[in-house]
This record gives sequence, C-alpha cells and structure tokens, in this order.
Amino acid sequence: SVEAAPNLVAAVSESRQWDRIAQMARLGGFTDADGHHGVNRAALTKLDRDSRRLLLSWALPLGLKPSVDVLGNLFLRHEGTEPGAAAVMAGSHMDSQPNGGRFDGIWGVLAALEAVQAIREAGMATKRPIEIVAWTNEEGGRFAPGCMGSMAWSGHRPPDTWNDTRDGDGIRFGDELAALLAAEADIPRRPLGIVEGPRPFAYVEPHIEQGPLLESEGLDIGVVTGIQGSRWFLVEIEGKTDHAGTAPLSLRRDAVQDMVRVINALNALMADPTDVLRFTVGRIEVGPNSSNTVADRARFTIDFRHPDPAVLLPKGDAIEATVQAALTTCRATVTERFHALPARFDAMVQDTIEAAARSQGLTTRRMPSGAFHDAQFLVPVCPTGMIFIPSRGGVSHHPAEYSTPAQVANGARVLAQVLATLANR
Ligand code: HGY
Ligand code: MN
Ligand code: MN
Ligand code: MN
Repeated sequence: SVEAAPNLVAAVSESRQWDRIAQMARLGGFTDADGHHGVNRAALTKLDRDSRRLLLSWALPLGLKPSVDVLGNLFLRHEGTEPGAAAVMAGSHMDSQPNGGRFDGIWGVLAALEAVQAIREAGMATKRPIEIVAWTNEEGGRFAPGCMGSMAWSGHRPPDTWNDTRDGDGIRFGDELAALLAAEADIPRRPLGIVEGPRPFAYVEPHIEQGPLLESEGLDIGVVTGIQGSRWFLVEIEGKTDHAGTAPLSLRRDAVQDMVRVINALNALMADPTDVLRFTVGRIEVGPNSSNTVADRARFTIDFRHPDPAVLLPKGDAIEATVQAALTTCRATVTERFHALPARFDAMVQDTIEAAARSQGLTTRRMPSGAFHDAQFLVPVCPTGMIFIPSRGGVSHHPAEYSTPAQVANGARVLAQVLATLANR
C-alpha cells in the first residue's frame, strides 16, 4: 500500500526544479536554427564535470554525502534511521547527445535531488538510506557503447573494458575517466557497485518518455513495464586513399563504398516490413574526408532495437553473420559490441509508482520503453522501475525536446512518494 503524502507533494518545488533544469541547460547549451534550446554535454568533457559540480553545489548544503566509484558514477546519500539497511537508489545520467535536449537524463537526476530534498523538508524520516546516482556515459555518443557506468556497476562488463575505446578525436576513454577522477579527488571514493559493495533495496529511474504516447493519450505519468532489447556494433573499415579522378574502380579500396555494402546487406536482411527489428547507422566518421580523395577509412555505429530476444539475438545470429559477410569483402573489424536483452521491470515497483501517482490524482498507463536506460542493468540486481513524464511531440535527442514545468513537477512528486514508501519498506 502507498499512503498519500500531501505534505511531501507540497514540499516538491516546481520552480526550484525548473530553475535547476534551466541552469543545467546553460552548460553546453545552444539554440538551433528553429530557436529550440539544445545541449551538447558529452560524457567526461569539462561540461560534464561542470554539471556534476553544479549538482554538488545544490546537494552538499542539504547534508547529502557524495561519493564516486572507479567508473565515475556519482552518488549522493541521504542517511536512513537504520544504518546498514539496503539503500533505495534513484537517478539517471547527466551526459547528453551532441544535438541533445535539455531533459534527457539530467531531469531524472534533478528529480531525484528534488524528491530527496522534499522528503527532508517535509521532515519525513526514512528507515533506509536513499542514494541519488548519476551514471557515467549512458548515451554512448562520444564513447561507444552507452551505459558504461551502469554496466560496470552491475558487473555486466569488467570496469576496465573500455579504457582503450577512443572518441572521434582519438582520445581514450581511460584517459578522460582518469581526468574526471583527478578533478574530483575531493570526493570520497566508494566500492564499485554490487561487484564490491552491497545490493540496493530498489532502483527507480525517472525519465522523459522520448516518445508520443503519454501526450497523445493526455496522460500524466508512464508506469514503465520494461525496455526493448538493443545491440550495437562499432565497425572500422580500412581502405586505401586514391585520386577521385584517376584511380580505376577495379583497383580502389573505397571505405565508404564498403560501408554502404554493409548497410545494404542489413537492409536486405530486414526486408520483411512486418517485422519491427530496426537498425540505425547514426554515427559515421570518414577519412581523410576530402571531396576528391577516395576514403581510406570509415568508422560507423550500427544500433539495433527489438522487444523480442529471439529476434534481436536470433539462433545462428543472422545479424552478426550478415555484418560479417558484408565485411569479408573489405578489411574491416568490429571493434565494439554491446547488447542488452529486453528488460522487464519489477511488478512491486510498478504497482508502487502507479499507486503513488493515483493517490496524487494523476492519470497513468503501463507502457514499455523504446529507448534504453541504465535501469536495464539494474534489473538483475534489485527490484527496478521507471517513471515517465510526457515529451512534447514525442521528440527527443533533438533541441526541441520539451516537458512542461507541471509535468516535471508531477514526475518529481510521484518519485518523492515512491522513494518515501520504498525507503520505509
Ligand atoms: O539510445 C537510447 O535509447 C538512449 O536514449 N540513450
Ligand atoms: Mn529544432
Ligand atoms: Mn536518457
Ligand atoms: Mn538519450
């Protein structure tokens, strides 16, 4: 059961949270040609570090205890009355897409801060500690793949897996992570997740929907049932530069043409329009990137999504086989693979979210997430759920991404009540 918490709902300040969103949006903020306000706050950049410092400037005066682990996951702890009780965790990510919106990820971290601040201002004691978390590199835009922080924290991949992964400028993830940890030498270190530390009691991630459903049905809150599966390949093709005007076609090793061959092969594999397996080639780096020189290198990502594990990871893996077959015609390597199986969220957490929203007079629906989130790596670790608020026009990963102050406040109020409930279970 979830008791109504009117004083807690009243303690969640719409203006305070909205002001924090606006301040964060200034870090890496820009206005696009249509006048939309976007952000470009890639993981482990100085902007990412500055956003963490801004978050700390709001959290430390509340008495929340900061800590950071070897992957740079940042935690802010509200103590409970029962020391040693397993913590309730809530949060999301602070890194953004290069052409990103002001809400994706960062709102979830700010909503968690707002919820914990409201619990303290409402004078509510909680048995369990509550830990706010900001995961490292959820987006994977600068360093592929995404969700590195939560994958390492949950033991899904070893923490040193990506040290040699490089961004488009050839900078190593390991070096940028070391720079972050050096810049945050004043913040206490903590063991890495459940690999070295205790299991949390539950994890709740507030996030914008990034799709059109809630808005089209005029609903306030999405009680998320799970996340579809995803697979990434990072492919590097090595060709040979040649003169665009003189090199005979038969002698060329054109990296761009080889990349097109891979894309065509995948399109042929997915020719069945009834199936919803979709893939996106969203990041392409070509060199030497000159109009009259044949490209000798192409580096690109392939991102697959599907709700059914049997389609995403088919027997015999036709997807891997198709990528490999298309690559046999050229000197290519798959330098990074990532997959996350479809995740189903815990029924108790879903019910708690739904009951809290309804006790606040908000309308809800159960719904899956098309986007992936760090929450998918928490599912095997502890009872996990997500709270969605509507996205205007369903737009995300775009400067036009928007949720209203009232929607932002609804999400934080539901989260506050859910955390207060779980922290006393
Ligand atoms: O790509 C995703 O699904 C997430 O928004 N990073
Ligand atoms: Mn725009
Ligand atoms: Mn996100
Ligand atoms: Mn995103």
